[in-house]
Order: sequence, then C-alpha cells, then structure tokens
Amino acid sequence: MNINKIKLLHEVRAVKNKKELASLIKAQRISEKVLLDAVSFLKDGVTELQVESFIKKSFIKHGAPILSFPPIVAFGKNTANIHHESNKTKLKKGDIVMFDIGTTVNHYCSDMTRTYFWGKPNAKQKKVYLDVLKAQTLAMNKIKNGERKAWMIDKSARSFLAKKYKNNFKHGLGHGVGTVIHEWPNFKPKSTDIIPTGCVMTVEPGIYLKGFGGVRIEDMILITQKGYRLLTNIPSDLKSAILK
Ligand SMILES: [Mn+2]
Repeated sequence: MNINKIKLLHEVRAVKNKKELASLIKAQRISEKVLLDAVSFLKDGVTELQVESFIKKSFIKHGAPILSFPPIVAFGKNTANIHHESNKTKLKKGDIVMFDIGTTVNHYCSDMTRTYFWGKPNAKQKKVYLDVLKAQTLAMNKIKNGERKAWMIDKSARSFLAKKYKNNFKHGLGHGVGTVIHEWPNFKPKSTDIIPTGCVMTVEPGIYLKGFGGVRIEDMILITQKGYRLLTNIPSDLKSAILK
C-alpha cells in the first residue's frame, strides 16, 4: 500500500458526507429558531439565567434537546469573559448581549455566536463590533480565494485585530465541527493544519475588553473546492445587531 494513501482518523472524520452535513445543517437551523426565540424573550431586567433556561426549553420544544455545549448567555461586562457562566445579572439598556449556542441532530453539532446591543450602541461598542466583523470577512475572503493553510487564515483576522486591540483576540479563529463540537482541524496561529474540502469549520473572531465587554461573531462554513458555503442563516450586519 502506498504510504501516501494512509489517512488518519481525524482527517477522515473531518470530511462530511451528504447525510452528515444534512444533520449538522438541521441542528444549525434549529439553533437559529432558538436564537430568534431568545432574542424576542429579552426584556429589561431579565436575568442571564432566565434566558439560558428559556433557551434550553426552546431547544426541547424544537425537538433537539441534546445540546452541543451549555448555552452561553452574557450581558454587559460579562461578555468580556469567554468562559462566562450565566448568573443573576439583569439586562439593562446599553448592554452588549452575547449568545453562543448549538445543538445536535443525529449526533452532529452546530455552533453559532451572535452579539447584540440592547439599545443604541455607543461609539466604542459600534467600533469593536465592526472591527470583529471586518476580521471575520478578511478570513472568509482568504478561504474564498483558495487559502487552505489554517495559520494563514487565522493570521488574516488576527493581524487586523492586533493592530487595534493588541492581543485581545484570545482564542483560535475557529475549529472543525462534527460529532464533537471542537474537532480537527483548527484555525490557530501555530496550526500546521491544511483545511480539507468537505469539512465544516467555525470562523469566530472576538475581542474581549475587561470592564467594557466583548464581541464575538461566529459562523459555520462548509469548505468547498472553490471557496466555502455559509451554513449560518442569521444576519450579522451592525443594523441587525441593534435590538431596540
Ligand atoms: Mn465555536
């Protein structure tokens, strides 16, 4: 046997067949319904815990009760904490609101983050949002133009954000998604991964400023021969991010 034909399990697993992809997309569509439900559940004074429990119930209602990971709901300054766990913090005007949610269908995971503004964002909130969005677009364009080296794709977003926010983009740009929520390959500065056609990746730049808050925008994409296909169907332009 030709040694070059040997593939490792994580490489085989990264490439999704039609059926696997359909399950993953179905999980994402359900997440989108739940996200919209959660957004309309928001009101002044509601707590993160109340919204988190609403989200869990909503996933059950939509027939996808086995989540990819516990939902992240963060208000205000809590959005600066990447690992925030919901607490009794109440929503108030001027807050940033972050949702990071995902569920499974036939064991296939979905993953999505949206950041919103509860009321008109101030200049700094707007700027951070638009910069994170721009970083995501830069990375997506790299992929569209055929770049498949993970570190190069990560760098396109990271170097843009580093110019303005130093090292406040504290995690990898994205990861493979499948039967587990974080799987090979990885968009990271030191990654040697080459992204194969047919795998599903997240692209999720973020900026986290202690005492101010954070912005993360996370979409899932299918890597195609020529570029990518966007699997997330929720708008992320600034106007759509302003809730009141
Ligand atoms: Mn993710």
